[in-house]
Amino acid sequence: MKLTTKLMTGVASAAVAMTAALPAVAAEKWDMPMAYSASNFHSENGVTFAECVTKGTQGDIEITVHPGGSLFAGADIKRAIQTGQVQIGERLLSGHQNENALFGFDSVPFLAPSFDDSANLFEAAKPAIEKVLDEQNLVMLYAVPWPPQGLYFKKEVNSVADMEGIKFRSYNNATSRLAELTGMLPVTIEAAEISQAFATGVAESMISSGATGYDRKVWESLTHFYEVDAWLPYNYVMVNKGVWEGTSDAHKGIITSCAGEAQERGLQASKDYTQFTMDGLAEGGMTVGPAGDELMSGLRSVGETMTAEWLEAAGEEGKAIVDAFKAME
Ligand code: PCA
Repeated sequence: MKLTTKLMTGVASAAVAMTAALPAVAAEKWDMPMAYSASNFHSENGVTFAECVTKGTQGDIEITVHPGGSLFAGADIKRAIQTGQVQIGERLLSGHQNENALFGFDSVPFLAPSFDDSANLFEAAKPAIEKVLDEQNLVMLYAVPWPPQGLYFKKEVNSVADMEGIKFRSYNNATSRLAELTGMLPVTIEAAEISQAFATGVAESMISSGATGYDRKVWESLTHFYEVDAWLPYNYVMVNKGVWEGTSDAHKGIITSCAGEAQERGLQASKDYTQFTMDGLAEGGMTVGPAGDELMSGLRSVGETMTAEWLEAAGEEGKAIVDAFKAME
């Protein structure tokens, strides 16, 4: 045997030995940015989902959650997943309304103001949303609604006229538009930043769930929460399409089943948190209760304008979503 052949044989057998020592599939690490604080129910749900995947795949896919906008700020999470900077993550669906009006289906005022209605509306919108996401290199894994949206202020408010000139924290196009139509001054701020915004007076009001006000301890700055039940916006978890297509069928099955469980668990948590967090706001010293008739009728008329504007912007596909939803009622 010539020396070179001998050497090559040695290299080959070393390679065989190394392969035998490795697991069948190299473990993958997926980073999962989330915009909301670690203590928020969506984030806690995301951590349980990540553990389910890591455990179910026996560590072949290990998902690490990064809550509170710590890896990417909320507004940057979708792009980070689309471009493959991270594999998976969570974002507020209506946060993309500026890209495509369809994403704002869940923030049309008073269209689907209860958990049951919002579940129907989501089912009606899902095929259209999945199509848009697919074109953007994304696959939706699960989605969970926030509790119904109400209005926060640092004074008593009985009518839309009382809202004139207030600095209003918005989180998507619909909330900015609501502010404009009620004479308020919108400023877009991520939930992770709102405690500071309220403490420094950058914002004095917002529309959100009891859950977000509770998470961010807004009673330190604000005084009133009015139940309005304007809409229930969704958070969704998405994965990069290329990453998803590169995942084995067995692992896809495990992830899909963990996602199904997360969707159910998240919905239940959202329902449970509705009263729990409103009680928490009251314990924190806030006045919590339904909005008065005059305020509600003013908001309903603003809602009509916003509904017409959304239908105009979302075109035929938007109308088809609303028609499909109405057919379910
Ligand atoms: N909390 C999120 C979105 C809706 C909600 O209830 C927020 O305020 O950013």
